Amino acid sequence: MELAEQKRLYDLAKKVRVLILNMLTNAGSGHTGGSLSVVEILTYLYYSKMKHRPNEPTWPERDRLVLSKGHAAPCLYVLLSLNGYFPQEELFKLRRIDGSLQGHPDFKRTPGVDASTGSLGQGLSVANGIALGLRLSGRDSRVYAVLGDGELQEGQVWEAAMSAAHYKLSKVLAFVDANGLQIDGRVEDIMNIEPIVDKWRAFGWNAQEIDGHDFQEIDNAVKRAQVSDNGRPNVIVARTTKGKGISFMENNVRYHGVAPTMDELRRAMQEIGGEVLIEEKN
Ligand SMILES: Cc1ncc(C[n+]2csc(CCOP(=O)(O)OP(=O)(O)O)c2C)c(N)n1
Repeated sequence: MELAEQKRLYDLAKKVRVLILNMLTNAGSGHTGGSLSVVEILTYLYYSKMKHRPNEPTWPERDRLVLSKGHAAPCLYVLLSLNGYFPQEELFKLRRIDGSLQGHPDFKRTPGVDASTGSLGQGLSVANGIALGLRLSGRDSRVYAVLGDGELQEGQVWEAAMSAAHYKLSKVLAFVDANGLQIDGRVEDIMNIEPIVDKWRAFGWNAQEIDGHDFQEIDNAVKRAQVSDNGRPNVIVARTTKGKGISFMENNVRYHGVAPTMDELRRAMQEIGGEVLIEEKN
């Protein structure tokens, strides 16, 4: 990847973080840590990889994305709005009952969302179904699925892993956002899922392990996945940091499902050189 492209993506990732933190503070609730850990993966997909048309969200030839860890919706919404699926003002109506941006992705309400998610464990099955449908209709689109590492504790993930291999769904590319934390502690302590890479390989997948905040590594891994045309589905285990980018949120499980206060937003913006975009909250 050219240096200029890397710089463009890092600048975008910063912008994405600024908007995530502002929109969450404005909403007063939502999932901060896991939205920040997945920023580079989703920024890369929406800006550098996926075939999609923001002015035609249901374009049949588009690549699909299933955000299986649906609680990271704020990151997805920011990328959809920056790409032009809907105006940026919508971001500041997050989690309102009458708004289009619910706490978890809803494909009936939000342009650009391909699958409703939030109930963990189900997204890879949905991605498989989409991939089988695309195969039947003779389309060449790819299906990306993004899972959490805590989410891998759900048995359904492994049923889906088996069926993707069985049906040779080589158009499916899954990312595991392996930030090491789940809702209330370390994945390792609650229900260890390591060795993750070996498990995927044993289930018949091509598996790679990368630094999930490094665009060059993400790009190399995705390109390798797309040329490894051995009929197997691909997974990229992306080692990430929950709360990435904001010192007091990094690796801090307290920020799993809590929005920043106004004061925390100010401190965060100071740290990353971003702007507070919302009015003072009472
Ligand atoms: C089936 C199901 N059980 C419980 C939850 C509540 N929940 C939301 S996020 C979360 C933790 C997920 O951990 P992980 O997949 O590691 O996500 P990340 O750390 O990336 O936010 C849980 C248990 C849920 N959304 N769905």
